[in-house]
Amino acid sequence: MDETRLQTIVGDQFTAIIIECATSNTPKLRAEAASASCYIEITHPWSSLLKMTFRWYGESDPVKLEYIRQIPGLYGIVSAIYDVPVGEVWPLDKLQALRARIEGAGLKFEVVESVPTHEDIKLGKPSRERLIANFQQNIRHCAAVGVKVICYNFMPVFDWTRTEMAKELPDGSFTLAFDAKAVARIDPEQGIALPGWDASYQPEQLKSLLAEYKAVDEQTLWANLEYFLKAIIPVAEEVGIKMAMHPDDPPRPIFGLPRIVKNREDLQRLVTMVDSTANGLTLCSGSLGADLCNNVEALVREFGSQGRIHFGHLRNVKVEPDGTFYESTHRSCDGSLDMAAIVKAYHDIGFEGYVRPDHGRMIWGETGKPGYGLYDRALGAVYLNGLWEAISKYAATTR
Ligand code: DNO
Repeated sequence: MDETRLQTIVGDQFTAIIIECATSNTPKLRAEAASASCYIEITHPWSSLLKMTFRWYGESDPVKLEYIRQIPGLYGIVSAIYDVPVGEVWPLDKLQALRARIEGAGLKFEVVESVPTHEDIKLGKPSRERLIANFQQNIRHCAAVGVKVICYNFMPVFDWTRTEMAKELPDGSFTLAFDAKAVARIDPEQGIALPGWDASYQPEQLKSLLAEYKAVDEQTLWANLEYFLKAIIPVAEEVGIKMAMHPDDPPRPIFGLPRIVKNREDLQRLVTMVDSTANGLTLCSGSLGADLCNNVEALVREFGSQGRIHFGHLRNVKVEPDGTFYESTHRSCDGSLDMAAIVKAYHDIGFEGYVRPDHGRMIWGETGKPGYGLYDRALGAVYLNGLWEAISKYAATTR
């Protein structure tokens, strides 16, 4: 939020200006106010920060909500309903209970990640009608409990894919890694033996799913996405939800499956396919940044200034030219992405959406869900908020 003049009171002996602002930096109006006898600033602390959020997997998450709330500068929790099968409707009372739990910890629940997209929708099967209706209902239910943004994706079969869940870094920490050569060697027909791979598919199920995808090339996947978007975006508009598509991670086809949300052209095609601000993006720096041809900072500026970024995943990756990468600490100098430039881009476009530090390494002996420990993600959140504060203050004093 920029500063807004609320009122100017002109008396015989004085002029008073009342300013509503995001921070105590009120560069534009402060200059004017200097000539007034007095001015009053009404600041809104939350809008002065990135709306920093943290993913929490519910009560079964080894990371306790009570610990997450102690991270400085945290706005809210990103979560989902995990015990309802993919494609079914999330009961309203489960969402209400989740919200109450999160709000009870003093945090907001305004972002859902993810409402999973059933494979039949991506495959364009006749059963998609029922599944799309369920997805629409999930959008309505999320809106009913105050959710503002829903993150989702359109990756066939495999969501984010890594070849190593605990690659040891020289400092003794452990991180997620992707070896492009190792993936190229895998024949999915022979079964996937990747660590962290969703074991919920039995080998036979996986085989038949892969067989069904033989008929789905990129063009068909785009057509199925368009069909889906045309059905869900009007519902999102109606109930005030912003849909935020997560890009493919990594941003390239894997195992012969099409991937269609990989780069600038794809993002552009996606947002223009249904031209509505409800049809937006989760701009994941680590996913898109795993292709060195993607300029994440430029993507933030381009799609952010169009009001199409509703959620930012902020993490850093150390990438090799063949697309092999590992997830580094959030700091710019530890990875291939200039996080300061990316955060500055968010700042410059006046971003008011939500972000999260996305993944973190496993440090200080922590064990748990790879990528989703407490400590390194907390360091990430604090680092990112620090960048934001420095950029905001610097921008204010030099404007
Ligand atoms: C990885 C996440 C993704 C993301 C979904 C979004 O940790 O960023 O798995 O949750 O792909 O729908």
